[in-house]
Amino acid sequence: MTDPEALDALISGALAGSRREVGRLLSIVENQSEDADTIIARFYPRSGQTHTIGVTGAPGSGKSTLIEKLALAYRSQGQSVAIVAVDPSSPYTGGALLGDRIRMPELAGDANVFMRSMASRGNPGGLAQATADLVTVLDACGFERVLVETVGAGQSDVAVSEVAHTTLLVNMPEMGDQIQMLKAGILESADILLVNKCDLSGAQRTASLLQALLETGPGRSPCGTASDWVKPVLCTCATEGQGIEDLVEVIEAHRHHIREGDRLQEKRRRALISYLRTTILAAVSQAMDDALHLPETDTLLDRLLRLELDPRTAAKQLLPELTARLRK
Ligand SMILES: Nc1nc2c(ncn2[C@@H]2O[C@H](COP(=O)(O)OP(=O)(O)O)[C@@H](O)[C@H]2O)c(=O)[nH]1
Ligand SMILES: [Mg+2]
Repeated sequence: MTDPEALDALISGALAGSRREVGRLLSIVENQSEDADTIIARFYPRSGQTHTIGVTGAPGSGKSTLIEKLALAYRSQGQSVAIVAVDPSSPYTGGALLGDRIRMPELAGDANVFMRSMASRGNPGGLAQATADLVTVLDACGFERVLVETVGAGQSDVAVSEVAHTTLLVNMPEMGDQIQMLKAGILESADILLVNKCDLSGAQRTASLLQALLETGPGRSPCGTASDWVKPVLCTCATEGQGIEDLVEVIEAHRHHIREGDRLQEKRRRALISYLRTTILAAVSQAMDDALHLPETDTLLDRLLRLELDPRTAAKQLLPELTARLRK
């Protein structure tokens, strides 16, 4: 544990806008140490202002390139931007801290852009929790737009739409078969569909296919969940910055849309259920790992090996230990 005064200094520094302090706090939060509880308790009450944009899609579809262009567009509007990559293959860095991995030269020197790659970790619940926690901290630190990149299309353990206000699904031309196979949940959770790399042939066909899926297939909005938002299909060429202006406008339209009536409140409630679930899961998972390394577990394992005990009975015998750890 960090000494409380040092932690206080870090928190004040971050809230006052120091990027270095923000970076250090994010590392603490990401590692889920005890200090993370203190940090979240201090930052959560200050959150709720930012607009979080999730960018999901298959690897190589152009998510990072799009995010860079979006970030530049927001910067030209004078907004501060934070970028979080849950996709471990997209190495964003905190600029000054890890200069060798900078992928976004146009943004790297800009003090109003904060970039962060999350370490991938074995525990998917932990990753989801850490993502939500990171967004909470960045939100409280005053970033007006938080862009979150994840590996999408069913490969990610993180449902980015659960932390994002607006979710973009990035496709590319000639993904015909893959698009047919898009899991229902992915189309449903996206608010805006993109066909990136529209400089390549087949973009129009892919866009039509997506449109058809939206109208007839699994992409239809379920009843009662902000279903009056008509999901647009946009074509972009991220490398050339083509279509970015339209994209920014459509994101803005969605931002306004969810702010009408009770929609934002409902969205936040759903997001908070998922935040609670991932937070509890991470705690249970940690307690379980601890319980599995106790000497008593060894005795159980020996009995399992000798076929004197079955795994379900053994698991039940470990449960009291698990709950005791959770109560601590
Ligand atoms: N032709 C073309 N290539 C693109 C476009 N957008 C991105 N790329 C390229 O596609 C590759 C993957 O892009 P990247 O942004 O890293 O994709 P990610 O894995 O989804 O983050 C890179 O070589 C990009 O330069 C585009 O609009 N057109
Ligand atoms: Mg990427």
